[in-house]
Amino acid sequence: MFINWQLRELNLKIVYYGPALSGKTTNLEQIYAKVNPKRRGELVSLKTQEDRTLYFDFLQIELGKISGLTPKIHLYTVPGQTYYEASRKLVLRGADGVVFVADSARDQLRANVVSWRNLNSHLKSFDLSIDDIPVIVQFNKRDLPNALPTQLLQKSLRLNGKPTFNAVAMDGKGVFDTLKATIGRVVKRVQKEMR
Ligand SMILES: Nc1nc2c(ncn2[C@@H]2O[C@H](COP(=O)(O)OP(=O)(O)O)[C@@H](O)[C@H]2O)c(=O)[nH]1
Ligand SMILES: [Mg+2]
Repeated sequence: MFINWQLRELNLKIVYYGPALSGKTTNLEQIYAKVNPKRRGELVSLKTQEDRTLYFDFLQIELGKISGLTPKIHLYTVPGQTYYEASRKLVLRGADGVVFVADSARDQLRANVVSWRNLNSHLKSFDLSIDDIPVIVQFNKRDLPNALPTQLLQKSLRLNGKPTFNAVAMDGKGVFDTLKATIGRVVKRVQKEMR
């Protein structure tokens, strides 16, 4: 969180985390396509041709005023590939909230678990736990005919009651439900801290 008192802006950072190809960039593309252009910046993607995310994607959206401040939400994605450890940590630093995009594909159970553990250990390295900041879990690719049962995902990730949303990000389904819930929790937490 960063408040620019001169511009009366409340800057918040939300990071889309998860295994490679789970649909993080697709979430941002859908948000970009549907938010009024007056209320968003450009979608900035740093990527190469051979894999879709080299470093991160970035999108800024603006909301109506909260306590006299204009919230600017900065959305980032992390690269999912295991070898981008340092990039992931850098992008995650300072996050006010996290959307964990899980891949419902049959063969991605282990990749989800590894990425979830990875998120936990990075937060730990910032002296945070998964319960200290809002973490919302999105079960994406629910359209796949052999999608992993959500109960199995819940159990494997040991979510213990963390809020979850089903999504088909490709079709925009569940994308805004996830975002709204995340922003709602982030703003609530920030308001509590400002009091
Ligand atoms: N079947 C299916 N595919 C999806 C869905 N969302 C994204 N994808 C596809 O999954 C692939 C990886 O998506 P991308 O957003 O680049 O993943 P990222 O690596 O997490 O950023 C792309 O081919 C997307 O079109 C979905 O809801 N269902
Ligand atoms: Mg990506």
